[in-house]
Amino acid sequence: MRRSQILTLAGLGTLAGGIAAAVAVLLPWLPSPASREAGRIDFVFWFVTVICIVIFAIVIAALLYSIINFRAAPDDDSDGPPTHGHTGLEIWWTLIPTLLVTAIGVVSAIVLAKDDRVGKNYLHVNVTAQQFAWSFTYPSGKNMTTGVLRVPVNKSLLLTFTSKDVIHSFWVPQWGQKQDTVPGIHPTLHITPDKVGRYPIICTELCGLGHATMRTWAIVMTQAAFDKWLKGQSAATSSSNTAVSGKAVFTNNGCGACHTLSAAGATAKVGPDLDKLPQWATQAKQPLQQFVQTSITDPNAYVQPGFPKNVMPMTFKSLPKDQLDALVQYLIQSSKKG
Ligand code: HEC
Ligand SMILES: [Cu+2]
Repeated sequence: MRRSQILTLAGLGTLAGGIAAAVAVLLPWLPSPASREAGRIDFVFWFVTVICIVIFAIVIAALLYSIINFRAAPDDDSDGPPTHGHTGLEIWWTLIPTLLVTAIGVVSAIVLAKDDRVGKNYLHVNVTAQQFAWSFTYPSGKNMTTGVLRVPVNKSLLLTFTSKDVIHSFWVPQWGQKQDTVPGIHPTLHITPDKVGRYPIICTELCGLGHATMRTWAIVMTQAAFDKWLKGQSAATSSSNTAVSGKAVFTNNGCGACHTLSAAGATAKVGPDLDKLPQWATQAKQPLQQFVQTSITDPNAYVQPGFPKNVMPMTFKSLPKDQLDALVQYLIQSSKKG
């Protein structure tokens, strides 16, 4: 009787443990890592998780065994027999956890040290966060700025963060690390992307009304493709010192993250469709040029019905005059074509 009980119990325990382990290991809870750092962080995570699963299983098994086997009979009011501990057991259950916790500490320290090691040959990008858009400036590309982060694969990437207003947080799930951007200080983050592809960049710190729209992309390219892109882009930016390109201003400031504009290949729908600007100006009963300019420098002056207030960034009034003029002209011309 007792023996068969124990066997049933062991069977049930193994079944439950097997199901729990399968749910933990087989379901893709974590995105597959796309940076060397994320790969190492994943390793630490599973190292700790497997240790926890084993310890938990042993503790629960001992608990259930004791509950069944040493249960007092309903009519048994006597005190239990006096016990004085078990020195052998106590040594083991102190030694084993000490070793495991030390191992976890050592593995984590090694991973942290490796993840922080930037090396000599790295790409530096300045990341600016503002309500509610990201922008990326390349010191090695004549300080050219873009709204989408492009980086070469298998090369150290050092990001330095600046916030123009409140605390935001930079997160690419497949890269495995988050970094808060705190106004007044300039934290850095080291990443070595190791898979070509397109990954979401997400603001993961509630930063205001448009927080959910504060998203863009990280595009990891081959080194050759990246070099070609950087050369082309920075040439376009520097020639714009003489004749500022409105299209460059549009892309560099992340307008395409929220608006549709066919001429710039933008298709977002957080804000009004900028292909229809003449129509919106008529609706607002304002001359087109004035409407477009004020909408950019003072977004709350006129808020189009059906769209949220306080979502469009308030910071574009600080755009240099030549850039603002070029942007306004570009929008007017593109929307008239569209
Ligand atoms: C975080 C999202 C976001 C970003 C980034 C953004 N906008 Fe907007 N924009 C909006 C929203 C939402 C509105 C509608 C509410 C309003 O008028 O403030 C809007 C309104 C406008 C309007 C007025 C259109 C109308 O019909 O009322 C113009 C013009 C405009 N944006 C241009 C731009 C330009 C140019 C940029 C880049 C320099 C930009 N926006 C960046 C969200 C954004
Ligand atoms: Cu944010």
